[in-house]
Parts: sequence; C-alpha cells; structure tokens
Amino acid sequence: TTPIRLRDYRPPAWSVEAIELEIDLGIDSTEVSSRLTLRNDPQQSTPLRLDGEGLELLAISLDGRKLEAHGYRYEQGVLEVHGAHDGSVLETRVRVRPAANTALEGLYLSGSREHGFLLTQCEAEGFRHISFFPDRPDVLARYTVTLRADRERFPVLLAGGNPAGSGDLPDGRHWARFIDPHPKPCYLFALVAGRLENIQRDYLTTDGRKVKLVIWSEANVIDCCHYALDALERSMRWDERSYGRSFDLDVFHVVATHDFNMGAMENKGLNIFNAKYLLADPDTSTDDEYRAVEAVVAHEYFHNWTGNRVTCRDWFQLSLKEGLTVFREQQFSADMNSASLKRIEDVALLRRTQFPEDAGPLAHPVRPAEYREINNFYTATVYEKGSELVRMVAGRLGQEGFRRGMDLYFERHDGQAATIEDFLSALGDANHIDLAAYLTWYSQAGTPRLHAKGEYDAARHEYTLSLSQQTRPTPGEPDKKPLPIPVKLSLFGRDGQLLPLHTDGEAQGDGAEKVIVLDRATQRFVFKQVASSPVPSLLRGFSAPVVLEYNYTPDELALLLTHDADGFNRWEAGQQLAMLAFDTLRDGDDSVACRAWCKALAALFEQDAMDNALLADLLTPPGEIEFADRQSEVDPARIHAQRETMQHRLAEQIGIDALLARYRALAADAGEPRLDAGSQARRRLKRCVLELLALIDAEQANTLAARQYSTASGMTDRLAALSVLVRRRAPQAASALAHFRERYADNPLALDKWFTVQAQVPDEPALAVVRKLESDPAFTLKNPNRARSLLGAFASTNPSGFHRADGAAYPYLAERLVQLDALNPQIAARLATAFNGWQRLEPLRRHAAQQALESLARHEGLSPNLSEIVGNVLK
Ligand code: B3K
Ligand code: ZN
Repeated sequence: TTPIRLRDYRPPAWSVEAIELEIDLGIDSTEVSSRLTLRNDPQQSTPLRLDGEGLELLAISLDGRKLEAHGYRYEQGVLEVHGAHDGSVLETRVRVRPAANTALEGLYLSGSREHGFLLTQCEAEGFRHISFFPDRPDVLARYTVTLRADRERFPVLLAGGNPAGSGDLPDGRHWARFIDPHPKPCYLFALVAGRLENIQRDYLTTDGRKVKLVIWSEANVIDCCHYALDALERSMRWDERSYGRSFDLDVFHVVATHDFNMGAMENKGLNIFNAKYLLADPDTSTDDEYRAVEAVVAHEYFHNWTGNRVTCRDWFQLSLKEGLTVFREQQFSADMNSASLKRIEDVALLRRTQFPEDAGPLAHPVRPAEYREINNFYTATVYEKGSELVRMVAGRLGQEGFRRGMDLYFERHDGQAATIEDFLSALGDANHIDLAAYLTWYSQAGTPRLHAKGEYDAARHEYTLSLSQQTRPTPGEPDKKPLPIPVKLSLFGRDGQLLPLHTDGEAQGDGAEKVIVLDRATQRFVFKQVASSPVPSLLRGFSAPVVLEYNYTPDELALLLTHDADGFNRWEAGQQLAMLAFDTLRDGDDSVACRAWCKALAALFEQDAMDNALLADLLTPPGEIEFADRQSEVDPARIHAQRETMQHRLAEQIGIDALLARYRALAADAGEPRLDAGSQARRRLKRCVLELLALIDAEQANTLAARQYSTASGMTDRLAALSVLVRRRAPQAASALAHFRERYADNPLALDKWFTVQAQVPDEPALAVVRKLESDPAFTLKNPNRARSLLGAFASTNPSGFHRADGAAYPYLAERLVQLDALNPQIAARLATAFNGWQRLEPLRRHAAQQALESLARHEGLSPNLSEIVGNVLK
C-alpha cells in the first residue's frame, strides 16, 4: 500500500448534508438503509466515491431511480456512482454481520450471542464497515437514525443525538429514532442495542439546559457505575467553570462494554467505554483505577468541545483533539486531586511510553506527515507529547491568555473541521503573539536534549546559564531544527534557600521562579545580584518535554530533593539523583550518588510532615524502561538487578525497624476502604514500605503480605499484597493466587489483574508462567482486555521477563501476534510495539529479536496494521 500524505490533502469533492439511517438490527445479520443528501464542490469534477468495507450491497438508487449495474461500481472498498450532481439523493441498503466481526470495528457483538448486546466503534474508519459514506472527518452531516429490532432481545435502543420518537412494530419488534442537531463526522456516529440497565440523574447546565445523564451497563455491574456518574457531573461543571463550555444535547448516554479495543470513545451524545474505565467498586478496583475512571470519563466528556464541536480536518490533525483533550483532562484531574501527584504521574507516563517511542524506529512527529494505517497513530506521541505541547503554549500565554485564545478558537471554528495551524493562530491572535515557532514541535519527531551549564562570577555576583539544544536524527529526519524550549527555573542557595531572580528582562515570571525561552541552538542567560554560587532548579514542573543534561553533583540534587517546596520538583530531583546513582553503581561498588540518594530519602522518611503519597513516589526510583532509555546497549536483566540493588540499599538505609514500624502504623487503619486522598495515600505508602521490607526481610514481609492479602477490605491492599507475594516468589503466593482466581471467577476486570500480576513476575520464570496461564479456561485472545492483561503486560511492562537472555520470548510473542492478527488487527499491531527498542539490546537478544521480527514480517497475509508496525520497527 502507498502511504497517505498530509501534503496531498484536498477538500472533499463530495460531501453529505444530511444522512438518514434505518437499521434493522440482528446479531447475525443487520440491514442498514441509508439516504444521503449530497453536495458537490463545483471546483472539482471527480465522480462520486464513497467508502465501504465488506458491505453486502442489497439495493442502490440515485434520485429515486434504482441503479443498473453499469450505473455504479463497488470494488476494493470504494463505491463509485455515476450521474450524481449537487443535491442528489443516494439510497443504499446493505447487510453486515455483527457476530462475525472479531476486529471490533464497525458494528459488533459484545458478550455472548444469548445475552450480549450490539454496539459500534467508528473512529477512525469504522463507519465504512456499516454503510457507504465519505469516511473522512471533514465531511460533517446531520444524522437522523432509526433503529428497529426485536423488543425481547433488544429492549434498549440507543443512538447519538436527541430522542425523536419510539414505538411498537408488528411481530414483537419496536423502533426508536434519534436526531442529532449538530453536524458531525461519521467517526462520531454510534448505536447500542440490547438488554442493559441504567442509572441516571438530571443535570442543569449553567446556560439553563436540562440534560439527562444516563449510564448503561449489563445488569450485574450497574451498581458499579455510580462513581462514573459523579465523575461525569464533576467534569461537566468543571468545563463550564474553566472553559465556559456546556453540554449541547438533551441527553448524554454512557455505555460500558467488556469488549473494546481501547479505553473509551467520545461518540456524540453516546460515549462508549471499556468497562475497565467506567466500572468502579472497592472490591474490584484499585485506587489508581478509580483515578483512571475519573480521568477517562472527563477526557471523553471534554471531547464534546475539543473533538466534536470542533473536529479535525484530517487524521494528521489527530493531536488537535487528542493532545488538547489530554491536557484538559490533566488540568481537571489536577484540580480534583493533588496537582503535584498528577504531574508526577503524567511525566512518569510520558517517560515510560513516549520517550522510548520517540527514541526508536517508530518515532513520528505529533503531527505525522504520512501514515498507512491511521489506527496505528493513536500513540503516546500524539496523546501525551501532544498534551505537553499544549501545556507549553498555555504556559506561554498564562491562564487568562490561554482562556482568551480558547474562546477565540471555539468562536472561529465551532462546527468546523480544523487544523493545528488554526489552533495556534486562534491562541496567538487572541493574545497578539505569533506562536508559529511552536509548529516545529508538531512536525519534528524526537526528544530534544537540553544541555545546561552554569557559571558563577563571584566578583560580579553574576550567574550565567548557558543552554543549548540538540535533537538526534529520527527515521526520515536527519536534520533537526531548534525549537522554542521554555525553561522554568529557580536558583537555590547552598543553604537550601530560594534566591530572588534578577535578569535583563528576557524572562517571564516574578520573584524566585521565572521562565526563560531557549529558541536557538544555544543561548546564554545572565542573572544578576546572585549572592553566592547557586544550585539551579531547571525545567520546573517539567516545563518542556525534553531530556535535561546538567552536571549536577549528588549533593546538589540531594539539596533540591530536600528543600524544594514543590512536590513535583522534589520528585524530579530525586529521580535525577536516582539516575546518577544508577549510572555510577557497579555491582558491589560503593557509589557516592547512591549513598546520597538513600540518605536523603531516609531522612525524608523520618519527617512527620511528609505527605504519604508524595513520600511513596519519592521512594520509587525510575522504572526499568526509563533506565534502559539512557543506555546505548541494553541488558534488561542487569537493569532489573541493579535497580533492585538500589532499592535494597535504600531499604537498608531506612532500616528494618523503621520500615516495620511504619508498616504497622499504616496498616492499623484498616476497616472499610475509604477513597479520600488521605486513605489512598496511606495505602500507596503501605505498599511501597512492604516492597522495601521484602528486599531485606523476606520472611517477615511475606508473612505481613499474606496477612494483608487475607484481611484486605479493598482491591488496592489485596492486589498490593498479592503482587509482593508473587514477585518475591513467596511460599504463600500459590494459595493466595488460587484464592483470588476462585473469588473473582465471574469478574473479568478482577481476573485481568490476576493474569497481569503473574505476567509481571521478573526474569526468566515469566515466560513459563505466561505459557501456563494461556491454558487457563478464562484466557482468550478474542477479548482485548484479556489479551492485554497477559500478553501486553508481559511484553510491554516486564522488560526482564520478556527480554530473557535466550531470546525465547520473541518467537513466542511473534506466534501469538499472528494468531491475534487474524482476529483483531488493531490489538495485534498495538502489542507488536513491544518490540520497539530491539536495536539497542545487547547483541544476543538483539539477534534473537531480529530473527523473530523478520520471520513475522515474512508471514503471509498479515493485516496492514500489523505489517506497518513490524515493517517500521525493523527499519
Ligand atoms: N478517540 C478515541 C480513540 C479512538 C481510537 C481508534 N483506534 C478515544 C479517545 O482518545 O478519547
Ligand atoms: Zn481522546
């Protein structure tokens, strides 16, 4: 296949003003009748071409006349119709087969034939699996949707938009109609039909609209939807308050399914969620999962303005909606919970997922220039780095300026399909600033390295900071341009006091924190009246998505870790110190950096005033993937061992007695699991303390973990205990696992965790564990959550297990990818990204990975999705 290129974009020759759909639903066979009112761009004289994949065409007519065979052609996913003109009406009737749809794209069945329900997934290009249409986001149409089905089997019929009638039909059938007054691209179309329960609530928008909020799920889990309903209401209020945006339909539906390719989908007025991100209950969900539910509910809701009311002109602009919506969700979650914990979580995620992506063969710009399979571009780069770009621009404009810019963006582009240029222009125009320089961030891949060097002139009391930037080549982009890099900074005296900042006016901000912008390859910034040689705190709040290179001494980082008042910056100093410790620690060697890291943390551990959750984050060194990202030749087993050595030393430094005492104090507060921040923080620290204890007193830790497992009142404590037992290969692990397996036999979300916790057992044993789990009757490749919970967790989150020294896990994964690809190409392609980074493995593993990949690439009949990833990763 030839790639699709951004520079080839042309406005559509044919668009659709209105679409009327009449859908006769059935599990094996569904018939879709569509009536399109067409518009033709007089500048373009191409024939009418509509997308359609795998549709069985039953009838076709143009302007009321049935088309003869010579009047149209349907081949290779395109229906070409002759004789259409501006204002023509095209009617088609097609058959699709939901129960046979294992790719979960288009119309498909969730659950069993007897009890399951029908639903759709259209983004990015699923609508063409349902009906003929110009399947591109810049064709916005008005939708009228009529659903018909057997009332017994499908009592609930839902589509996006406002309800516009329902009633009975002969033969036990019924119908329901929905009209969406807001023109939308077809990727936002959705329907749901089946036996579902609901909970609901009335909501009054600030502009006086009464909206019914309804959450739907299968009956057995409807009680787990209350938290999501609350989160939805909080999101709606927040968007009204923070952006002046309120909801625009009479009803907002949210539906949970266990069969979903991704997290959730923002279909207009009918959001559909992977149950993992909607259901929440203390017995099944961890604290992290509660926060994830809140975040994803908010994310999908915020899309109503950033994505739906203003959509994307083409899929290259995907980050226009995704990066911006991730950013809005991050702001919301920071407001609802702790801002510094949220920032820590997001930066850690960026480093664990996006940095490796940007450093390997799959690197691509936030706005890619070309793609073959768009579903492969829902990446950490488009989402998380995209959000960081919005954050930089928002920081540049300040809170009010950003709001002014967003207001202008909505005013100009409401009801349109926009571009990233449109976005930056609106933000810039509203503030009389030219933001065009930030476009380079969107078009250039790779993580920039920011090199910083400080010099103190004691005679003149001047501190000069020299900054330079460099981005390494990425595939297809040998030469990199300098980017605008906002560096938020403070200076600390050697006594830990913040120093006031005086510059020549080239910096924004006041007092002790300022933002300087490096927008050339190198630049110098001079600070005056600096009383003594300072320790710079750079890139505060992670003000730009770059890798900072500054030659800190361990003492300097320990000083920042101890004295910075801001939780995020403190954590960041600790992470950098841990990196330094890692780099200088050789087996058995004594490392100054490692001692400094342990000492500083042990001191913080003693402080009563430390926040429990922040302390837990501080005590957690960067993950194995982050350590690997810094090495030119990666040995995952060594990284695992060396990271554990660091944790071991930390545990020793704190001491068994202190750890035990803290564990007991934290465990004393059991009882009903409460969700407030303080209780969550205690559980988080408790887990961390138990993990440290396990490194220096296995027996005692195992006993405590076993007790915690059996007495836990909620999933957070239960899973933490199980994880310690499994990872440490405790004698008590087997019975706890058996107990968990039985207790949650009918709870798929809990069972997923049971698979995952075992797939994450470190080192050599992991592969055998995973293979054995495949024969558990609950394992299936057909369910994406289950496939991810075992294979995804193993390949993408267990580096020492997946990258075993003999390379045996590579052909194993390749074999599963082939099987999975035949069922669900999107999931296969996503799991295949676990091979990213293989070029930097040490030679033995590298060779084995290459062989597995090459034989996978030679396999006949791979989907375009999987072959694109395998092809790119091999480059
Ligand atoms: N927009 C959807 C993702 C669709 C993925 C298609 N392969 C979820 C979200 O970002 O909100
Ligand atoms: Zn999104």
